Amino acid sequence: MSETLFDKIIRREIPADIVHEDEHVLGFRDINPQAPVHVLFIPKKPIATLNDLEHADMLLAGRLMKAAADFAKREGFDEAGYRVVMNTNRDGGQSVYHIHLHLLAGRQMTWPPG
Ligand code: DGP
Repeated sequence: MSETLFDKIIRREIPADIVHEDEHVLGFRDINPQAPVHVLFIPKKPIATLNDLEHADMLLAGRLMKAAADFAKREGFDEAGYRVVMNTNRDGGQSVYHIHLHLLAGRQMTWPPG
């Protein structure tokens, strides 16, 4: 797959407000926040969309969720709650083709989402 700006964030070529990093996952604040807390958790391995996730990536997908849940606990909004979203392709509203888990928190979410 072709490079996205998230690869540049991983390599620190574009600045980002990084809140989490481990061997496999990077978490950083979204540049266009849709809630008081809006963090993106991405795998360091580039995978374009959820459709491209392979069996061997299953643990990696879980790592994104675990990093988000650990961040919620660390920041103290785990009990109040939050939402995680992975937009996929055109109808899902995906704009960056390197999978990312949106973590949104700090306000009441509505359903259905827009
Ligand atoms: P999506 O639309 O689901 O593909 O989400 C992509 C998100 O990426 C969007 O909410 C805005 C965010 N984003 C785009 N460019 C940058 C950037 O350069 N820095 C940061 N921190 N976030 C970005």
